Amino acid sequence: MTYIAKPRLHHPTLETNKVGYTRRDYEGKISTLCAGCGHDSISAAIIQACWELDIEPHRVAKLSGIGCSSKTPDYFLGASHGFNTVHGRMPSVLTGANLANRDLLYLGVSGDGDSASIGLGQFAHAMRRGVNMVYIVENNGVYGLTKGQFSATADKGSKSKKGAFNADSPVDLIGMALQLGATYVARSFSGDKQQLVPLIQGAIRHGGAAFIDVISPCIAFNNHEGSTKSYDYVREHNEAVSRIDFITPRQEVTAGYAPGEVIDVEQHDGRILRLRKLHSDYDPTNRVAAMNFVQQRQALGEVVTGLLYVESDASDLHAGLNTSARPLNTLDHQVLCPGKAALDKLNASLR
Ligand SMILES: Cc1ncc(C[n+]2csc(CCOP(=O)(O)OP(=O)(O)O)c2C)c(N)n1
Ligand code: SF4
Ligand SMILES: [Mg+2]
Repeated sequence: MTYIAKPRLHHPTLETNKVGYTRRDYEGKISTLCAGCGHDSISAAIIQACWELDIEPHRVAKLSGIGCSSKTPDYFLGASHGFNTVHGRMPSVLTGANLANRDLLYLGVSGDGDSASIGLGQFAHAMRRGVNMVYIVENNGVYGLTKGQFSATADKGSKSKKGAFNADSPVDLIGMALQLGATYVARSFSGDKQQLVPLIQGAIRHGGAAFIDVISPCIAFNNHEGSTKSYDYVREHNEAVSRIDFITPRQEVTAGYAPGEVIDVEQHDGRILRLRKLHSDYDPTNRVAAMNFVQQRQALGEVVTGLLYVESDASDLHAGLNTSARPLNTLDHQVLCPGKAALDKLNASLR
């Protein structure tokens, strides 16, 4: 499908936002992901969030690693800056870009393999440094792109499509983000746009390290009985892992529910995913309480979603390092390279 280009023409009556763009202007190329993949819903939520917030696309830098999830920046914000980095290395490239130009809005998109397996160290340091960014993990519990191996977020005891049990304890990215000092921490579900769009908008507006863990079902490799991150069970394709072209497109499961409620979302295969929205009296400004709440509910088999923690007066890496207020590419050569005498003076001060 990559050869099919989206038509450039827009209908003249399409609604525009305050900066004069239609929703179409926030789209990217046609997705090449499996029809029904949760990741596509997250792309749609990002498009919606940016359009509604009247963000100028050229003010956004979107960065990703490697994986189906990391391919998605090609499918949204086609007029923004983009950098598809190496597997697990998105956070360090984003950190460098952010330090060079604090005026852009940084959107890091990653997968559970990208961030919790190979990139765990990078994830951790971006959180503890308070890089001003929106960091989204599209969490399906598997390495979708390489055909469904368990990722580090797969729950202990969960079963792979081929029947193997995962004997390892899961990495809890929410727990880590909270423990490491992220100042905006949320979890959502790709099938719940009503919840996800405002969570992304809140993260965009946040002035520090914002992390959103989005449970995003992989319909090709993690949609079977025994999986804790499944929605859809494609019966006719369950043995043919390399024939993903033949997956039957199904409508994604969506959930709309009131705050405070626990709801069971029935999957296409009849299994249930239990979701809990936060209580209306939940205090999202108490880091330790948030950690306890998530752990306690997780032990009961529930997936807690919503805004879990926020620090409204958060500061970021630039504040900690006292860096230049202006993007480096706006400084003249003399300021950037003050010469040997200045370097000698600096070196002497460090001896
Ligand atoms: C250094 C390196 N190691 C391994 C790979 C192979 N590889 C590509 S994507 C991927 C896992 C992707 O999983 P995840 O980040 O969860 O994304 P998903 O496809 O599930 O969205 C792996 C292991 C690679 N590309 N580079
Ligand atoms: S393999 Fe899984 S994660 Fe990758 S596009 Fe298909 S459904 Fe999505
Ligand atoms: Mg994955």
